[in-house]
Amino acid sequence: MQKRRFTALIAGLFASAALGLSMPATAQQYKDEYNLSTVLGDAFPWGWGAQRWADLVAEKTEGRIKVKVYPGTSLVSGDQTKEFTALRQGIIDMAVGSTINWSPQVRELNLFALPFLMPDHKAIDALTQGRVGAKMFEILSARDVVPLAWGENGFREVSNSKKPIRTPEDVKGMKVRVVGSPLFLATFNALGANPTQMSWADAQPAMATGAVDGQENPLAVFNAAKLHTVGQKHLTLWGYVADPLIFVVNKKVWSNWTEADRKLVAEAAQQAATEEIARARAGISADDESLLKEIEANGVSVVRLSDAERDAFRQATAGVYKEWAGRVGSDLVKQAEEDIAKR
Ligand code: X2X
Repeated sequence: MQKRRFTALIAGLFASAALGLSMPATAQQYKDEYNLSTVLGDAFPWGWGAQRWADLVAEKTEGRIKVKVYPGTSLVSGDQTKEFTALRQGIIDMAVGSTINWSPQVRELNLFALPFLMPDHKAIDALTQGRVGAKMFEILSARDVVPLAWGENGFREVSNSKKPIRTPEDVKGMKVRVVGSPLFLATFNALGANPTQMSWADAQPAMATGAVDGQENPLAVFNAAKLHTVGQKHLTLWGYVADPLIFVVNKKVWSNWTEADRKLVAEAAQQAATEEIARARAGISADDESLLKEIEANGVSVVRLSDAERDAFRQATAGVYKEWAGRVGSDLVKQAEEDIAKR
């Protein structure tokens, strides 16, 4: 009797172990569909990159993981500075987000918005692909997200409806829409402008009605959003800051996937990000100005600053750089400066 009961117990244990093994490694149910948040849609490199990631994930996982892209940060009613919090809370499963929009919650990400830190694309790469980028990923990993790849929105050039901007004097009193971190308010205040913080969704009507005179965004955004149609006739190439994008997955979502699927999602992110960066940089370099030419053909006058002219803006914002370098973390800023100098 005793022996029989023991045998039954052992048989039961084997049965449940076998049941466990027949499930995916994590024994968790996959969602039918995962949501992926972005600010911009697929007419822009940013949204294109997000859709590319979604497509590659479906393809590589043979449909086990289906992803739907939600542009316009619609999962947080368009309030892009709430995206990171929603991602941590699991309201958002995946995102391709700008460092600017997450910097209110992750102060280190303000690094990329220190005025005139990064002179060119190589400088961005020196940070994102080096120890600074690795440190940022470590910081993000401690905040409920799994960062997988760096993408790019781009160098943010200033435009306005009033007049050509060539000197800090020209910006004085100008109503400029800015986004995200208070660092942007500080920079434009230092220039004597009159900055207002608002979401991208609110920015376009504000330009159309003349509630604001100007804005700052990468050329690819300026062109795809057709900002010349909302009065933005003057564009100055000053390259004061650039915002990288980060491809991430919510940590709980990530841990539900099998190891094999995680690897595929990570590979898909890398590939989509590489292709996205190429798009974000297309047509704005010295040997290929096609995008700039398109913007000019739309009646926008483009001001190209000399080094001395750019330096005047750098000097006017040097105090902001110094103050915010302290907030970002002076060690991280020092590493960034060193790696840019070595690029
Ligand atoms: O709102 C903006 O300016 C945009 C689209 O560039 C970002 O989300 C940072």
